[in-house]
Amino acid sequence: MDKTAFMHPDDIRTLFSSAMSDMYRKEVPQYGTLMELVREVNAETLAANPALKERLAASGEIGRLDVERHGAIRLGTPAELALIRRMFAVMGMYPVGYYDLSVAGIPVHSTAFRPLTESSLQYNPFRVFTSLLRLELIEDAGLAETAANILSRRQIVTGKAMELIEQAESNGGLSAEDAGPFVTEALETFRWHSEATVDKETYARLHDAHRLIADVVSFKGPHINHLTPRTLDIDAVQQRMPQRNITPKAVVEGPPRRSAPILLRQTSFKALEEGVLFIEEDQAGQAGSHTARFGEIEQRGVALTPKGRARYDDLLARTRAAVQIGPQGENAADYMAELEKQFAPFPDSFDELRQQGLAYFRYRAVPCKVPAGKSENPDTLIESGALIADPQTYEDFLPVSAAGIFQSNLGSDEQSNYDTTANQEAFEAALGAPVLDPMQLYAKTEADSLSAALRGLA
Ligand code: OOG
Ligand code: NI
Repeated sequence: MDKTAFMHPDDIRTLFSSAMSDMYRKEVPQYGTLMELVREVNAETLAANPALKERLAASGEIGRLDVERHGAIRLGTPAELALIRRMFAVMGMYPVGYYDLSVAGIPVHSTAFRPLTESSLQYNPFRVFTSLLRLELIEDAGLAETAANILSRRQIVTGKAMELIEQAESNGGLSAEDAGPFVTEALETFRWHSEATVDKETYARLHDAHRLIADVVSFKGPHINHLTPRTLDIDAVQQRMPQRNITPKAVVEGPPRRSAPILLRQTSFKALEEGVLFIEEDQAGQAGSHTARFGEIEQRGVALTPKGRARYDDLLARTRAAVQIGPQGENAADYMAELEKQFAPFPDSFDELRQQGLAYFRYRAVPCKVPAGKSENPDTLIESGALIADPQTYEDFLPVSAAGIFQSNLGSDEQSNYDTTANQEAFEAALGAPVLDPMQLYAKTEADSLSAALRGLA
């Protein structure tokens, strides 16, 4: 088949993320309210900030401000993870990063399926934070076996979706005629099913072991558990959520507010209690409820180098050691104050971050500004204006933040710290592929852009 006849994976991803957004707004109306609030705050921020508006317009980002940046799912078995990898590959999303959530007492490990290149990320940034349940971390071996049995009976990808995935793999892509049905079928995997696959008693046992286990094991598939638009002012949205009858989690996760934003700041609204029907032998289903689905917002800053990231991890650990957030969100204000205080010594301008090797940049050349006597030294070239360093946006996730989002939506804002039991090897074996190293992607973009810019100035 002629390759040009294929729909670009970036376009398939756009079809998919927009279908997912429509479905989720119908399933979780409060998410639609959050989106409205985000739109309102973004509009106000742009109106108050003409320079920001100009920058976003110049980079073509204004039109896409409202599209979702990410979603999240939780899978039950290694086979499911391998299948989902193949499904996302059709949409140009690949596994980047390994996140061990067991450090926060959550029995999963995760990756993010995301576009790899800057142009694909620009075109449509949608990615999916994907977790795999670790039954080996459940203490009750009998319950783990029950869970494994239940999971072994479900098929999360429809037959038609499977056919189209195989077709895309063997032909190297999907035509526009096939992409539509593929997206429709793929959506089925992530739909909410209010009928549980277990009886009430089994649900209760799973739930007692860990709420997350009940969420993963008791349903027909890995329902999308949140979507996340981008906000230009996360503190404003956090503060205004209650005015719209939305209950935010206690604190914004990640670094504090900064002049030169770093990494990723996130917050979410608490998961809603939803009606569920449990199966019962010889009688109609028994009504109950389940909480799992929520809405989140994010604000992204510059990607940090390993050196910058080590500083970040250290300052965050100090903050968390100094102030413990309680299950009802107690000490939230003290925590935010401590976070500001701890991060005060961390350089807060892009120039300093670059000069100290703490963050990743992308370089471009302005040949008419080459200084007299030419130079190959990036600092000299930057000073003269011949070389411009733009911050690279952090496109990944943060394990401690992710744990905080999980926690809050499992019913408690309480901070928890456990020993690490990371097992990237087992995760990759399940995935059927290695995960890519996010740091390598940023470093390559930086190095490639610098050599191209220097060539442009030579
Ligand atoms: C995933 C929580 C983590 C994020 O943005 O860090 C997450 C989940 O609750 O399944 O979405
Ligand atoms: Ni999220």
